[in-house]
Amino acid sequence: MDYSSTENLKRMRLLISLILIGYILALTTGCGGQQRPTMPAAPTLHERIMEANVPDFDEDSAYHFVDRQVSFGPRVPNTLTHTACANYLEATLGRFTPRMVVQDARVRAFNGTVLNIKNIIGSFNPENKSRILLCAHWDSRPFADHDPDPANHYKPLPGANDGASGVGVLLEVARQLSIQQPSMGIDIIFFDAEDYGEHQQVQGQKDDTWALGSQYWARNPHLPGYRARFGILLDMVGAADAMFTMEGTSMQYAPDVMKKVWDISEAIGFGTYFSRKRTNAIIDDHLYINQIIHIPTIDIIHHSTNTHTGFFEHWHTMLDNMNAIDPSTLKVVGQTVLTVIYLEN
Ligand code: AHN
Ligand code: ZN
Repeated sequence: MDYSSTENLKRMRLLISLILIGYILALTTGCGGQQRPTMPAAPTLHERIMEANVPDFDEDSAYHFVDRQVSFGPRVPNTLTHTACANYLEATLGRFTPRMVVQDARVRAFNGTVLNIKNIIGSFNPENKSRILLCAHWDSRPFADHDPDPANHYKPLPGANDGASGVGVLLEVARQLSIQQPSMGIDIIFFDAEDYGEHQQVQGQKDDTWALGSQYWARNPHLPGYRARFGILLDMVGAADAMFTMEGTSMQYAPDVMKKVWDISEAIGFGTYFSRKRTNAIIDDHLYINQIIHIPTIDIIHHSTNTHTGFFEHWHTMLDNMNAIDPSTLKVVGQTVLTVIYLEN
């Protein structure tokens, strides 16, 4: 009698415990009559792009910004036309943001010439710690050392695609940023003296003769302790039927950024311009941004399979003029960069 009542009590306790556990499980997992609440599926890239309300990049406006730079004449450091264009770029970027810094510096070129250079920097949402760096070089090369005519090998070239195209795209990006504020902080840098590298006839004798402006900035950023989540460099982004490949330096230092940008360009319908083919590493401004200040930075740069240099047809020739610029290519690159900016948060 005694024995069996203790046993009943134990059974009762067990039963109550089981019911309680079942009840708690039902509450916490949402089963038992009700439909299990399903996690909303992560939005696809297309859905995120639709929701982001990305502004429309105006390629005619970008083309105008390229044309204005080229109209000054060659932008070779230590020349009057270089100074005139610097003033134009500072005033024009300054129309789209009041936060301007112009870095004045002296750097030594491969041939010993001391170059007076200006890195021109405009910032958007300066208080935001989450930043994207966008850059291009604004100087043009002093020597057309790849021109078919040797008489031009020491003449300065127009630099419409090689220089002005990237800056033109970024000026139009800046104009869009001034109309519709993005959630990220953005810094746009126009680097000087990218293209004063060793002449073809002496090439390979000295290291680090290219990208002198970005080397200077990476060692002396415009703000102490400057950081950005990632960087995008634009170089030669205006020629008709350009192809942008997965360039080696970008893939070495910033493969995730590369994938993000290429995926976005494909999603907005520009996959034919952005090839997944991997190509040789290039020395350009992004190399020093990666190596010196350690901001993962890619180069969107035209790669050609038809030329022995791997660069576009008129690279470092007198024919790198406005005829080499196609607004459709400016659009492809500009719309991709804008989409990257407005998707990031
Ligand atoms: C070299 O030829 C080593 N680098 C080319 C970088 C460049 C020149 N980009 C534009 N012009
Ligand atoms: Zn060049």
